[in-house]
Amino acid sequence: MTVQPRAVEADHIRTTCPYCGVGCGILAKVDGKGGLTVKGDPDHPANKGRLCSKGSALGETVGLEGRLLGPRVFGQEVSWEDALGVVAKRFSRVIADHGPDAVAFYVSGQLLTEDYYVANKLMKGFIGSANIDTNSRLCMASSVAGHKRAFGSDTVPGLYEDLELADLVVLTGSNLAWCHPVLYQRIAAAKAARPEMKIVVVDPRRTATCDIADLHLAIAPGADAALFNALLVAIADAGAVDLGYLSNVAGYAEALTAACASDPATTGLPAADLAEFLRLWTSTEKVVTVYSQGINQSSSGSDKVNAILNCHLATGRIGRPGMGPFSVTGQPNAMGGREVGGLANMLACHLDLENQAHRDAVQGFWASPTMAQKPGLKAVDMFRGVADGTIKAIWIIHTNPAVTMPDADAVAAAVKACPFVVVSDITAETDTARLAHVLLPATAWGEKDGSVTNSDRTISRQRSILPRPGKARPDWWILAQVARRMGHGQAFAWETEAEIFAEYAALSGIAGALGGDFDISDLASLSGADYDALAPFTWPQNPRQRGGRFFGTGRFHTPDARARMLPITPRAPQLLTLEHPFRLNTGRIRDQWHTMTRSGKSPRLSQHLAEPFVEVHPADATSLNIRPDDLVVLSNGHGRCILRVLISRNLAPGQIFAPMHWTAETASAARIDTLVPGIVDPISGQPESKAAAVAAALYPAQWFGFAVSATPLQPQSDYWARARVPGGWRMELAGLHAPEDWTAYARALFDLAEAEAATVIDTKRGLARIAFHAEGRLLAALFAGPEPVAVARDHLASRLNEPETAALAGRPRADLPDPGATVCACLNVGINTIRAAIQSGHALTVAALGEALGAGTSCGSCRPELAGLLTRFKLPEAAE
Ligand SMILES: Nc1nc2c(c(=O)[nH]1)N[C@H]1C(S)=C(S)[C@@H](COP(=O)(O)OP(=O)(O)OC[C@H]3O[C@@H](n4cnc5c(=O)[nH]c(N)nc54)[C@H](O)[C@@H]3O)O[C@H]1N2
Ligand SMILES: Nc1nc2c(c(=O)[nH]1)N[C@H]1C(S)=C(S)[C@@H](COP(=O)(O)OP(=O)(O)OC[C@H]3O[C@@H](n4cnc5c(=O)[nH]c(N)nc54)[C@H](O)[C@@H]3O)O[C@H]1N2
Ligand code: SF4
Ligand SMILES: [Mo]
Repeated sequence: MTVQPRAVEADHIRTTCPYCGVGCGILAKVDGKGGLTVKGDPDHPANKGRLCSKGSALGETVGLEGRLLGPRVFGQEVSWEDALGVVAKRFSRVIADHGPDAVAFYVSGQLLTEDYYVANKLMKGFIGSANIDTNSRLCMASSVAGHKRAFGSDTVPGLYEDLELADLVVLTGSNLAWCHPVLYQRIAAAKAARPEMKIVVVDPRRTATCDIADLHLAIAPGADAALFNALLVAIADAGAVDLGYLSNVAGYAEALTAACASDPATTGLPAADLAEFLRLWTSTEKVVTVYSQGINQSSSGSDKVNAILNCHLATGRIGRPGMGPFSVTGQPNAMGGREVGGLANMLACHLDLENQAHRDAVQGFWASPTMAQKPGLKAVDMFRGVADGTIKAIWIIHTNPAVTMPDADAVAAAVKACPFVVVSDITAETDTARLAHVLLPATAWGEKDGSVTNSDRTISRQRSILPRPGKARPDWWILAQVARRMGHGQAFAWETEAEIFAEYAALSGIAGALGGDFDISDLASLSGADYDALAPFTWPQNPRQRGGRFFGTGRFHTPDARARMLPITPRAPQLLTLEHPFRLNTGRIRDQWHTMTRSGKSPRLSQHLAEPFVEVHPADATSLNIRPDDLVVLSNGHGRCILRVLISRNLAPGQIFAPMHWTAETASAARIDTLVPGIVDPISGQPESKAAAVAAALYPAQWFGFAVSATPLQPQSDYWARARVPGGWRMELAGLHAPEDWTAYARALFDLAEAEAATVIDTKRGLARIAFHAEGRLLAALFAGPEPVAVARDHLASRLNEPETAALAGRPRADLPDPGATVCACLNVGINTIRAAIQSGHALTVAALGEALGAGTSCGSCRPELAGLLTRFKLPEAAE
């Protein structure tokens, strides 16, 4: 075990970023104003000092605005004693009346390992049901299933440094530049140092990640299994099979036969591009195939994963420096959740719920009275169980399923109708929290202690820096208190996170003795002080193995210790129909995290893309009669959304893309999962979040508006979407019927009955500009008209709370520059500033822009966009 001081110079506490699975180390310092300053930890192996835009903005998200600060039962604030008593009593009663399978926990890959361990122990070992599942079902389940089928265990074999050591990195179904930015920067830096290193991106969409790609394969949605089957055939044809390694692998012949039968044409790729990919992969020994949600979130996700693993097994390119398949995890503790048995079909420490010996071992260790004997309900089925009344009490912890589950309207309706719903969250008002009978306030990142595991099996400490606000308590504490009140005092008697971690490490020793790979038993007797000083380390960590890679020598966790190659027959996603002719792809944007309860608090992060949107190809826009900046209605039998159009050539005609981040809190109709059906992979139960069939049409808005306000707005129109700006809010508006009295509308929107108004209203043309002032300062402004409003949005927002006379001009005075929409969120550099620098001729490379403006020099996440702007704005060469 390695230790390091928890604090470094000048009171910087070492902790870990709470966002993505890269798991960057952070140095955080209290700023004395209720916030934090953060910087990258140069000693952390994942990031070596780097941070992305989200990590850098963490200090802006720890304020108490919107926080849930006390327990609430049926809307009334109560004591912890009362709240815990109600939860314990109601759960115990349902279990007594209807059996253990009538209750469920729906938890999260963002829980700390200690929280996760306690939730899992309570449900599987003491309630005696396995009805605990996690949002990782929507995220990593297909990867888990694929690993278990191939390796006999859910083991990610490689390390981050393999991405730098590889000669070919294939990124499939991963927008690494936006979703794992620091890993992307590590690869970009490796390629800059070794330009001969090749990068291939496989994604139906052209993304920011393609910026460093030598080849972008715009694959047909869902066709990855056909691509990797074609690769397996090419491996055989090129003589690239590693016959020695194959003695550790079963199923090669069957896998190859199936691969030969599948049709590479279904990938939709140009023959030359496909051939180039096959040539690169077969001829490069050091190859890493990185994959993420474009693979996992599919009705054939497990098969896609095994099609990838087949290629690495056939060539023996696994578990050695610079090679291997690499499933990147999404949430900060998605990997920890897999280790601790968060899924309904797993036990702690990679042990199997369906294996009698494993069940017995865990039951013995826990001295548990009643052990779950069969897998519980997976997420989609769990909420179906809630809907049909088989689940009568559910506890939702650290996740927002009313927004992020497929068929989100049906999920919200089921939760609403459930007789007893408990939600543990840090945010008072979320779409899910609003449905709870009991709301329990958790401590947030920065206030709590525990550990997380990142994508390359590195376990790091999150440490508390800020005091616990109000009555907020750690998630593990809340769970353990309820367990005690359900009669399990002895098994849930921990006083500290360190005690939980030590118990978990001890159990992993038993798992190790049963042949498991997740064994960190070196830490089984760690003390509180050891835990406090625990330095990041990579598992395993036991007398047999400390860190390193797996499977290089080909010993697997199957009964005969051989890996399995699987015969894969590709399956296409749900068919499109005449009625629903568009393929809806969904995913993430650079500066927001999921349902924005934390990242949405940061004005800096909210500026990059401030409104829910749908990317549509120009040909489709033309045929739908949609112009730039129009609104589009997406619909199918499940739901309906209204989104701003972004006309772009990043996708092929017939495909559209919309982000997953907007909720009923932030927009009128942009919960994208209302459109995603609950179609799941038959093996993993993971939903197909990236291939819904939808109809698209112009939203026939009669008026459009844009507003800024120093106080929260009271939205009252068919379409609205809001975001933070420094000192207030901004909002886009639209509707089918224009208000008759614009001033009255604006007063209601801003809740400003009395304030002094300046108005410019042209009734004939339907134009209105209204600004409200108090003591000469701008309080709020509304611009509206029959066309999408052209106003310098960031400029207007920057005038809020400022001495103001000319807000109604809508743009800066001629002598003041308008920086335009933010491109670099870290240094706050706008698009107009960048354009001016490019067109001045003095900054013609990304590096020069960095030197001139600072843009792109902090986290680097905007560098792909800077490169795009350089191409867009460079003046044509002067004619000779
Ligand atoms: N900024 C930001 N970063 C995040 C998160 C966030 O909310 N915001 N969330 C974190 C979490 S939990 C996760 S799981 C990760 C997800 O990280 P990623 O998986 O990289 O992100 P996504 O945008 O969901 O999807 C990745 C890509 O899959 C592509 N895709 C869709 N269908 C297919 C297909 O059939 N085949 C292939 N090959 N590609 C396809 C999409 O076009 C998209 O570009 O991000 C993590 N990081
Ligand atoms: N269409 C579509 N849907 C998707 C996806 C997609 O790509 N497309 N991706 C899926 C994936 S990969 C994922 S991971 C999920 C993510 O989806 P969710 O997990 O539902 O989204 P979050 O916004 O991260 O929800 C976290 C909640 O926990 C709260 N919280 C924050 N900190 C704490 C804490 O310390 N304790 C507690 N108790 N609560 C806290 C937050 O306020 C928030 O309400 O979405 C899935 N849904
Ligand atoms: S890449 Fe960004 S979001 Fe991910 S862990 Fe690092 S700083 Fe956090
Ligand atoms: Mo995820």
